[in-house]
Amino acid sequence: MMNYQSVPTVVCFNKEELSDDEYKESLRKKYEGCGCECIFISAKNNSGIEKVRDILNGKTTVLAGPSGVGKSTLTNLLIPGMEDEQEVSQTGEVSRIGRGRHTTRHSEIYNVCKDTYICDTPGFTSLNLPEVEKEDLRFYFEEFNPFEGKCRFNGCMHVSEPGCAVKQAVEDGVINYDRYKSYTDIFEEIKNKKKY
Ligand SMILES: Nc1nc2c(ncn2[C@@H]2O[C@H](COP(=O)(O)OP(=O)(O)OP(=O)(O)O)[C@@H](O)[C@H]2O)c(=O)[nH]1
Ligand SMILES: [Mg+2]
Ligand SMILES: [Zn+2]
Repeated sequence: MMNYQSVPTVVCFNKEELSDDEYKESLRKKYEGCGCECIFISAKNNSGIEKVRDILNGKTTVLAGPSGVGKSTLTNLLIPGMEDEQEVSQTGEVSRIGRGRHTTRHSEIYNVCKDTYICDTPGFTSLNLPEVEKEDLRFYFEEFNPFEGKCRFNGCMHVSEPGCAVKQAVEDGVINYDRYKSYTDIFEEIKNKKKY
């Protein structure tokens, strides 16, 4: 979605110390065709933070993601001189209803270093795509691009049409199945929303 709007995007998986190599590999495989770099970090163990600094350097970056993934924890780590002081950005456990005590409630921008800014934002619990038409959704999945125009039908939406090159690529293991499943799930969601 971000790439589609020409916003350079990095997918950052935090809390890597809680994951095994196998799971990390499956995530890497899932997102390798999506057109974004994927990195694995742990704000808790301070691993991968230098990589994050390299990526942020000289840019203004927005941290976006579900509630509780550690956006504010990472922000606090990146702000100079704050290691031993009171936290800049509030962090905390997320309660069962998904809105924890220290959950971030407003977006705030922080200076990391010269010309480098980071914006911590409130986490989301679901993704709302009001402006995306189901006919356009396929263009948001970069890994489908090489197969666009190769299906039997013009304007194939890669869902139930016969002779679909994207579905063939999924069967051949060229397109990640989970990503394709996300596509069809979101496609159905948009379709049903439009109906009512
Ligand atoms: N195990 C582990 N826990 C972490 C890590 N980073 C953050 N946490 C914990 O995850 C919880 C949520 O962290 P936050 O930084 O508040 O998460 P957030 O993404 O800012 O959440 P919202 O503000 O609700 O969007 C806190 O208890 C953190 O201590 C990590 O690398 N590993
Ligand atoms: Mg937060
Ligand atoms: Zn198709």
